[in-house]
Amino acid sequence: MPKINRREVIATGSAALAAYALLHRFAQAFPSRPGESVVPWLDQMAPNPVPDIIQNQLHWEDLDSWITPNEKFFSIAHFNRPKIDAGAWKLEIDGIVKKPMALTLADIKQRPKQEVTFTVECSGNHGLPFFHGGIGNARWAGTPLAAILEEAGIAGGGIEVVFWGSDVGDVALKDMFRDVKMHQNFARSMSLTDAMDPKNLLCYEMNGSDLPPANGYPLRLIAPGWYGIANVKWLKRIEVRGSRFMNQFMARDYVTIREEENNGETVWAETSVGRALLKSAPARVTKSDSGYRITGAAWGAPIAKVEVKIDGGPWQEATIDHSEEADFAWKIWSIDWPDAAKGKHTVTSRAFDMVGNMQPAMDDPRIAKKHTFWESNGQVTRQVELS
Ligand SMILES: Nc1nc2c(c(=O)[nH]1)N[C@H]1C(S)=C(S)[C@@H](COP(=O)(O)O)O[C@H]1N2
Ligand SMILES: [Mo]
Repeated sequence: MPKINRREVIATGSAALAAYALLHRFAQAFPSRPGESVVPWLDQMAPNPVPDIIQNQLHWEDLDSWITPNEKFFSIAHFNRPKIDAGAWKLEIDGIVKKPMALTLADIKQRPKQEVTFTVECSGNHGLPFFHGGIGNARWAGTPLAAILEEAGIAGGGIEVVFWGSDVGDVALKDMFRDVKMHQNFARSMSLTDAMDPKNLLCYEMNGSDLPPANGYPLRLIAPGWYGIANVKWLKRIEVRGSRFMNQFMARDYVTIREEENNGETVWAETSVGRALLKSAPARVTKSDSGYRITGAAWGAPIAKVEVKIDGGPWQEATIDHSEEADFAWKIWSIDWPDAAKGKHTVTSRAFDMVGNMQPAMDDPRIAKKHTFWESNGQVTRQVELS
């Protein structure tokens, strides 16, 4: 915190005062306490067996700001991690459109700018023992996608919008009837209605800087409210099609298989991962002169409240930090733990949304009858030892 005395403030005027107020606001924007230290969790992630795909995971104990700095933001790349020369790059918009377009980065930056603070979570997060840190919160800026699609003009029959990345990989399909080896660009699609959501951005800025190479430079889709997979990076082409798009990342991976009940019958449902789900997790236990405190995050839906359970005790309501918040960003919560006893403990959190839904327990059928690791929004339990 810079020290500014009254005379300096008067001398330099209201701009400095505004800057000071802003700094002060950011400094207050996380429920941390002076001189506190972090007690590391006993349960730590397993070593990452896919270091090319998953990088820079969030260390929950390090969470001390609402915004995740770019250099601490996780990244996922299923194929290669392309290094793109923005000067030679163009975004193509084509398919079933009246006016195909090719836009340079300068063209895109000249269009109206819109920002959103959005917490991106990989739908695989917490689904695998080596993957608990696939989440981060950033302020994304770009231009609305809808206006560009409107300008291109959807021609008759267009129902699906495919977002093609510049990254390429090999995909093999082999069973009794098929033996196909494909070389294809990463892609995900959305229905035309979903794509036209005014919140979707063709994004070139992350926390005020150019997108980092790992996070999609020069341009990515930002689809607030959707799981990470929908937010296609390194965009190359946006294509409007007349039928549903069923590639690897729509219809084979990123498919949740779940046993559901319908009139007493079991229905095996296979659904494509889409919108984010209600979730929370304890982030860190801290110790200061005034005792222990648990801090965490909640996201995936408008959050009404968060409750915390220590060992087999009662659920207690946490305090949600309102100093920095946005519709699609995680909420930071905290709860003091005054009567903390020495020894090992478990800490579990559960979030509630505005319409009364609760984050499912691990034995809830939505989690227990799910046979794939995606969409693992069950309650997270961490272990800690106090000395
Ligand atoms: N082109 C492309 N876009 C992609 C991916 C990818 O492999 N290629 N991975 C997706 C997945 S699975 C996630 S979780 C998010 C992660 O965004 P980040 O890497 O910026 O954190 O990017 C998505 N966009
Ligand atoms: Mo993901």
